[in-house]
Amino acid sequence: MEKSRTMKFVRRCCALFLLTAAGTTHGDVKLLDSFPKSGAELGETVTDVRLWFDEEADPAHSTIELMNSDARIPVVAIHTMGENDLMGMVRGSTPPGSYRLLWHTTALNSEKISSGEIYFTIVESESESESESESESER
Ligand SMILES: [Cu+2]
Repeated sequence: MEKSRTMKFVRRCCALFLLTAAGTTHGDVKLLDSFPKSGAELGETVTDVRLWFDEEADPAHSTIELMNSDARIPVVAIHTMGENDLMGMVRGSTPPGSYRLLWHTTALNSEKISSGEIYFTIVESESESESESESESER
């Protein structure tokens, strides 16, 4: 009696496992591309970030963190643009420096958390201070 119950349980688990495995993925979300790109050197501030994945990511279960040295710059309003992507708005200034972007996400209908990091640099642009004071004096 005890034995057959165990067998039933095992069989049910195997069936579930096979069903899951048939769907090619195991809940791992892989990053395909990003803005800024990993290793990029940008000559301008960043107002939004975007991540492209190999499958549909769930914005409700995703976080994006942006760090400039020890300063954390909020990335808010995470949403998808319908391209297996996540987009977030950078709420704060991004002065020249080294940046680390940390992302956590899950595929739609998955519990498994995938994560990764992107490093990029924002360099001083030669025209930045000039154009800034220009546009300020114009208004
Ligand atoms: Cu968007």
